Formats: sequence, C-alpha cells, structure tokens
Amino acid sequence: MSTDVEKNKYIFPKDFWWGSASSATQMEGFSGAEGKGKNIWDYWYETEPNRFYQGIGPDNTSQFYTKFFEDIQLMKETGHKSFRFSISWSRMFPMGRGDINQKAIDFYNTIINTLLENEIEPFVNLYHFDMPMAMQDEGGWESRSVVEAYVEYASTCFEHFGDRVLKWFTHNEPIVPVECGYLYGHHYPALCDFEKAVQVGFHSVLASAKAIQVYRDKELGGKIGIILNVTPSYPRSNHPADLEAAEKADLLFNRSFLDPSVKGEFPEKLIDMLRVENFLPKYEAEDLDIIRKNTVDLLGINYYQPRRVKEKENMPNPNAPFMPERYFDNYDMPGKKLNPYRGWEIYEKGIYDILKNIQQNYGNIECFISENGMGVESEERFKDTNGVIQDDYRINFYEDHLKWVHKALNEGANVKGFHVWTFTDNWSWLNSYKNRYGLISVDLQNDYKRTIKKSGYWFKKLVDNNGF
Ligand code: BGP
Repeated sequence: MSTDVEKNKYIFPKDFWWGSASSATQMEGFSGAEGKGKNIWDYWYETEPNRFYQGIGPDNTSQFYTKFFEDIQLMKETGHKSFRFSISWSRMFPMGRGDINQKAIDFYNTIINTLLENEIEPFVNLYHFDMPMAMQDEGGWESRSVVEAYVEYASTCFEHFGDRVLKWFTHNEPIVPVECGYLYGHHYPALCDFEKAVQVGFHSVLASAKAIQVYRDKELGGKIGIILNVTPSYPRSNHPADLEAAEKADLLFNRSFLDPSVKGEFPEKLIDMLRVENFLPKYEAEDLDIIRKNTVDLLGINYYQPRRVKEKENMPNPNAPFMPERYFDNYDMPGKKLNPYRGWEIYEKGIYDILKNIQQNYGNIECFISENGMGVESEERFKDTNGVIQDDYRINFYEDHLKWVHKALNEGANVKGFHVWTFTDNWSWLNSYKNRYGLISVDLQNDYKRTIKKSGYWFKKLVDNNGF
C-alpha cells in the first residue's frame, strides 16, 4: 500500500522553514492605542481617508494585538514551523526615539514566548513600510538623524528580544518605500522626486548595515538578514537595446539593494548611471566602509510577479521630473497569465530564476522565500456550505511556484524555506481588504472571526509531508 509520502513528488529537505509572513501595520490593529505613536499610515488615513479602499484604515486590521493567542493556535493547526512578523517601531518608541513604551515590550515578549511554546520559530523584521510619524516629520529616510534613531530602535529590540529571536531582518522590501513614497505616490509622503528617492534608498542601505553591525557586536548567536523583492527584469527580446533596458531596470530596482546587502558594495554601473544624471546621494566618508563590512547572513526573497521591459521608445520631455523610466519602457507581454484582482502577472519560473541568480552571482548565500502569495477579491463567493473558502486557485498558485523552488534546490540553490503571504487575511495598504491573501479568512462584519480556508488545510498537509 502506498503512503502519502511515497505519492509525493516534491519532497523538501528536513527542517525546511515552512511558515508565513505578516507585518505589524497590516495585522495588529490598536494603531492609536496601548501607548503606540502614529506612523505614516495612521497619519495618512487621518488626513486623506479617501486614498484607502472603502475608507478602511490601519486601525481596522485583523486585530492580532488582542487575538494573537487564538491566531498562534491557528498557526499550529495549519502546520506552521516558523512565522515572520514585524515589530512596530512607533509602538516601541511612540516618538521614534527616547521614551520606550513598556506595553510594546510586553506585547512582543508575549508573542515571542507564545510562538516558542508552540514550537513555531519567530522570524522578526524591524521595518515594514511603517515610519513613525515623528520620524517622518524629521524627513524619514531622507534624514541621517532618522538612520541613527532606527539603529537605536534596532539595538533596543536586540536587547529585549535577541535572547530568543535567532532570525532578524533589518527591512522588508526597502525599495518599496523608495518607489512608492518618492516616485509613484502610493505611500506617504507621496512625492515625485528622484533625488530624494536616491537618498532614501542610500540611507535605508546604511541603516541596515549599521543595525547589522550593532547586532554582531552584541554576539547574540542568531542570524541577521534583509528581505528583498528581487523582481527579475525580463527583456522583451534579445536585441541589445532591450537587453540594456532590462539591465538598467535591474540595476535600479534590484541590485541597488541586493549588491550592497550581500556583497557590501553598490554596482559600478549603477553608480555611473547616477553620476551621469547628477543624482549621487550624499554620504559620509565612513558609510561605504560600514556597508562593506556589514553584509547579511541570510536573504529573504519576496516574489509575486516579474518585471518586463523593453527599449525606451519615446524620450520624455527633458524638462519633466526625472524618472527611472527614462531608461526603459515597461512591457506588457501578450497572453500573459494574470491575477486579475491585483493586476499582477503570474510567472512561476521567476522564482527559480531568482534562486539561480542568487546561487550563481551572490555566492549561493543562505536564503528563503519570505513571501509568495495570491490576493483574490470577493472570496466569499468560494465559500462552501460549511463556510470554508474553497481556494483551489491559491493551492495551485503555491504548488506551481514550489515546483520551481524544488528544481532550484535540486540544482544546488541554498534555499532553506518557504513562507506564504499570508497567515490571516490582512490589511493591504491602500487596497485595505480588497484582495484577500490568507490561509485563514477574517470576517470583518463578525468580530473578525477566523475560519481556516482549504489552503490552510492544504498547507498543514504540505508541512506534515514536507512536500506534495
Ligand atoms: C508585499 C508586501 C506585503 C504585502 C504584499 C501584497 O510587497 O511586503 O506587505 O502587502 O506585497 O501586496 P498588496 O498587499 O499590495 O496586495
């Protein structure tokens, strides 16, 4: 008689890190309570609620702040071996620095202890798009003093939680606040200013290196890394003009963080591009040395969609604000597979290409898939008579990506785990609750009631069998 395990084709190594990822602003709730200070999301919602889908703001999230006991039990039920959450900087330090909020320390201590009691390893991220408003008033990542405040905050987290947390991350997708906050208007302060964007990017890299340095000095015995959305840039064709466009997009959006984080230096070609355009950031003499000496131990890779580019066809008005798109046009591939709700292309092989790139060009550094997922609108339509959402599309999405992860692994990629985005349906920035990503649904109309979806049961089986 064949067992389940024998039937499985895609078996992963022992101790593979199966779990999910989340972020403070997207799940905690109580955004103006329990001593927490405002972050940019609280402020933005207060001042421009119309920007948020159906006017739902960051206070009205899945309420992990009070429901975490139930949630951690659900993690257990769905097979989690690890769970990534982020610490809210403005919950720890309501003003960004100075007075610390004891309730925040108690809260995160309880989360960490409860996870460990349930044999779920906490992976802790320090920054997930959530600048404290007091720090934004000082210029956010544009400002050097904010870099110092962040390092103080990181150091405090290591001191309080570093005896039990052995996997730390300095940032989640640090290119996103650069793009969304300083180029395309999706995050506060919603500017369009390439010079500031470059400075914000540089300071985020510097903040990461400085936090790594502080972590290492404390000799706490864990690992520290960064989480990047290493979206591959695929050229429309092999024509040299398309190849060059893809290389430029890759330099700006991927290698700007990947190279300094893993190799300790910015790519020469990127520096040249910025120099030619007169957009090099301001920095101090010792910064490059700090970045060189403090590279990551571990790389988290978030993957949702590829980037496709082609040669720039029409040159923009030279007097218009400088945008990265001066170097390339985005290319919409005909017949692409699409998640229509989020508007993102689904290209499973992208996850393999990233892993191979890390294997071949980044010293095969230890890495894991730190986010992958599919957001779907109006998921209630897939509820069965027992109220369970039959999200087969999500199961297929994960399996189709995991097959490529498995192939990379077989070819020697140093990939240690797979975290789905996300655990419970959560609040998605400007999209609020439009698209649901969870293994577990949250009913906003019924006291945030949690119900495991079909994908949650699938995930449990996946983890139990260590594959599928
Ligand atoms: C990633 C972020 C997450 C999450 C996810 C889904 O880029 O790290 O915070 O939100 O994308 O995107 P969205 O919520 O915009 O649909």
